[in-house]
Amino acid sequence: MMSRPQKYIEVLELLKTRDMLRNLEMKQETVKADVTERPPEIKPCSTVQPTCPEPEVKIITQSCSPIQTTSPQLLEINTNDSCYKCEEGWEQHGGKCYYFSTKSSSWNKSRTECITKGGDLVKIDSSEEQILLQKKNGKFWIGLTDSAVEGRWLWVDGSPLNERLTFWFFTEPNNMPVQDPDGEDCAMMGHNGIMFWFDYSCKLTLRSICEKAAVAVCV
Ligand SMILES: [Ca+2]
Ligand SMILES: [Ca+2]
Repeated sequence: MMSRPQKYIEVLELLKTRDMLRNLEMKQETVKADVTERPPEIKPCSTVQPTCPEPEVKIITQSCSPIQTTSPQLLEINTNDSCYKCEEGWEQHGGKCYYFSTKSSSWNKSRTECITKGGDLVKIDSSEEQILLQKKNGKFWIGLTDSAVEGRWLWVDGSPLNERLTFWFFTEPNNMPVQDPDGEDCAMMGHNGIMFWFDYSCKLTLRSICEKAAVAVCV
């Protein structure tokens, strides 16, 4: 037989257990409610997600494709020699036209002939241009003279010779008065197969190189 206090304790414990069960049931209900409430919150996101990135992708492809197609076209215009044209008898290089005369004349007469053809005697203002022209074999007048002031070399456009960009043969210019007592006041390139520059008497008759701008046809 159980004593009275013992039975009382047992009843109390039963009551406690029942309260705990109730609490647990209540917690389960709130958890259930949370679980059932959340899916509707997720659903709108999952339905929005597939549609949201689409416009971004479209914008990227639309804005990139015109740039990709225009850039190579611009490069072609800048580098393609076929975009420049020269008259018959002239050679086209890098947007310039060059005429290598077959007849020989004095420097002054050669210059007049170049001007008559719409150009002038060549002005060499880059290493690339010198390398290009020295591929020819012969003696050619170029558009450089010190006839106004001895030792002051000027191009035909009036610009002074850049002393850091000259291609004189190592003994030149020497203004030798051998063939002409006035000395040597006109520049030519090509002597015994050496395509560097030499000062010569302007009265000597040589071939010449004329230069003028090419006509751009790709604008
Ligand atoms: Ca001279
Ligand atoms: Ca000389």
